[in-house]
Amino acid sequence: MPSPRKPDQTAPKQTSPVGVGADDPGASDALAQAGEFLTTAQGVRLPDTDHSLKAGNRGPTLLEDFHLREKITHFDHERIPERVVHARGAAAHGVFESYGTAASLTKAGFLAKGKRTAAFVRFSTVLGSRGSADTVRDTRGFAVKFYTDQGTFDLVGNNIPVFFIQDGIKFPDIIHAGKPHPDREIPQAQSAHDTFWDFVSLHTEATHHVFWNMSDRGIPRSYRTMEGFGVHTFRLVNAGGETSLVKFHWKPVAGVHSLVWEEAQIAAGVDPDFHRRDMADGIEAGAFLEYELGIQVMPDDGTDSFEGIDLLDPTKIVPEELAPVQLIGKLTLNRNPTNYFAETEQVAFHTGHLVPGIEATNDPLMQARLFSYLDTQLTRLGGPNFAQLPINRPHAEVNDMLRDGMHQTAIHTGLAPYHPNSIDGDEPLLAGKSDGGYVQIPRPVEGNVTRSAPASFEDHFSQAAMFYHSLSPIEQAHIVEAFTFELGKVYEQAIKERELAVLANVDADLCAQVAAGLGLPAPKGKPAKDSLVSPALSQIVTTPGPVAGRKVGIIADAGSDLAAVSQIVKSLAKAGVTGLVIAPVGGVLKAGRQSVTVERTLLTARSIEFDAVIVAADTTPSTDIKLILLLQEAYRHCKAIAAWGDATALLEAAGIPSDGPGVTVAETAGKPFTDALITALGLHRAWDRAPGVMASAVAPAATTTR
Ligand code: HDE
Repeated sequence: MPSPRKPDQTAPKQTSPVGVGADDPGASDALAQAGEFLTTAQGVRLPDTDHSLKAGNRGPTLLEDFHLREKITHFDHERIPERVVHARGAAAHGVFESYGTAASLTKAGFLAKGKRTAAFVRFSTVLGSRGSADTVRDTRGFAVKFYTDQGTFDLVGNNIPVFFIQDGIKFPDIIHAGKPHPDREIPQAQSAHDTFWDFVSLHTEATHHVFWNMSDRGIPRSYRTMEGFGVHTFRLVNAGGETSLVKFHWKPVAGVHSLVWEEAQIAAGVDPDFHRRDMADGIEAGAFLEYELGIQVMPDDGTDSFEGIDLLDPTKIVPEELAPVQLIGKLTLNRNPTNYFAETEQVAFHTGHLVPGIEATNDPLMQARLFSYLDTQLTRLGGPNFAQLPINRPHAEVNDMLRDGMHQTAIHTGLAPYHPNSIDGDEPLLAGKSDGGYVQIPRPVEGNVTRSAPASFEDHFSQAAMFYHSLSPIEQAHIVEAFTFELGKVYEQAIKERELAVLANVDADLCAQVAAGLGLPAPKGKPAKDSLVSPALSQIVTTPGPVAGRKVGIIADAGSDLAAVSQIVKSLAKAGVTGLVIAPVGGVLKAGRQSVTVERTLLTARSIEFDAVIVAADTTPSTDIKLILLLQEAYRHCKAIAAWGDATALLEAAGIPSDGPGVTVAETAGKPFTDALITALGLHRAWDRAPGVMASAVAPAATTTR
């Protein structure tokens, strides 16, 4: 039996408050652990937690072992129901700083100039279970909780600006279709299966969203490089009662970048935690995630439409060229959660968490969401008091008259939780507009009770066509490949044919290429003729963007030019890039007075982790298949590759030409070498390389550009 710990051998006490955003002035009181001894849940100190209480050394366990029963019973109930959708998620704390540029449009206090507000953000996939892989092809959730002085505002958005359905009543249908088949629960976290394509081919309003999913947006490189969208149109109200209609955008400071499909698939197996690890490691290394919040502003003229676009139809965007995104503040994610369950799992977002100055519109998808999010928490968090959980607790004063219920942790005072009352002095008081009360702006509502949609909701293809035509040829090729892959996984021939008929209504050439890949005839459709082009929709950059948060693998061994390796790691660090040394075996590489710590071995390294790969001079030539694979994958995925000195021979052994696009070679690893590498990193990929290296899903054919 272990001897009891002496009082002086104390573990460090947990002092960090739980559930408090970076800038929270009022620290939380929720310390989970106190005292230095292990205790029961009732605070009784325990001498042993490794042996159950038995009748004799080899005898049966006794029912009176209250510690055993409490420990096992609690363990048996550790899980709560995972989210019906968006079960797989990762989160971070941060701070939002307002530029004040929206102050004339909204009275929301957190959008006043210079105001800083604590925030908590949860990113997620939609379809997969809690343990599924991060890099699957899917929409990503981008849910932000602003703990404002006037109450909590949740902006529960996605990384795709449109949705599959125009009316919330269809949400169970699209989700049932996307989830694994009910008989065998296959496939996990994927849309490449019959029921998904059955639904979207029958339900053509999903087409625009499906195009975004099949594009590079469906496989983001990281949360750091992902855009976010509020999707619905919101109504802003200013202090004078004037209103405007807006769409919210999150613009990542690091640029918008994606994985390539093979990389996403490898990552799903090699590192299912790819995105959450990237975010947590980045924050820990001080490479914080940054996003600017922007709004597109449209007049609230009673038509709920702008330039012919129905603002209540969540399958439509407003192209940025028609309504530019005006930046109104910056969000910095700078602190990892202390405890996954307490924070990331228990956070409860709700589209109805609005603050004065921000209001809902009649978008029928938004309206259904206003019901759903409160409702789902009752099951997920076991009752109506989830707002008392530390992560959900508002940072504004709360004085509600909600009482009792499961898991009530507040000890309310007073006798009169009702209004009006004379016993508690008629408190709490009601807040009118001048006291900061949430008073909805009057808006006329009229019409017959009906189950129908406006005629403007009938256009299902023009914006899908606009999206496709706005992309570069390489992005279009990825879409062709994704459709061909996904439909290639469908068993029912009729479903494939029906989806081809949908594609024919978007773009004939695209449809022909996918049909060729499936070995089916291309049907004729009526593609939208003069669809607009919105260059803002393409994510290919031609000038180098920021590189902070990126990772570079440096292949070396004990014989390599270690002085230069150390220097490169330092130069990369200055640019916020992490250089990780990869060697045949672990440990420390030493040569003379130089020593370099090995961060990955050829066994633990895989190309997907790195945005670029360098080979150090004087590294021993090797035919190790793991080394060759690492280089070839990085090359095939159009990542920056570099080598100096005689290391070009290793590149050539892997079939990588020294003069290939995005390949940097030099005699020495001086500043021009690292500068060239950082420029290549800033371009994200050497897309010029793509035609030569990326196996195409279909026979090459001209991609459509307009
Ligand atoms: Fe959600 N959604 N949703 N959704 N949603 C949930 O709420 C729902 C929709 C989104 O990280 C659930 O707390 C309905 C659109 C995100 O915790 C649930 C409808 C958009 C998250 C729910 C929609 C979203 C959710 C599951 C149609 C993009 C994750 C657990 C009316 C703008 C939030 C939960 C987090 C989560 C219902 C449509 C985004 C079941 C009924 C459109 C980012 O309440």
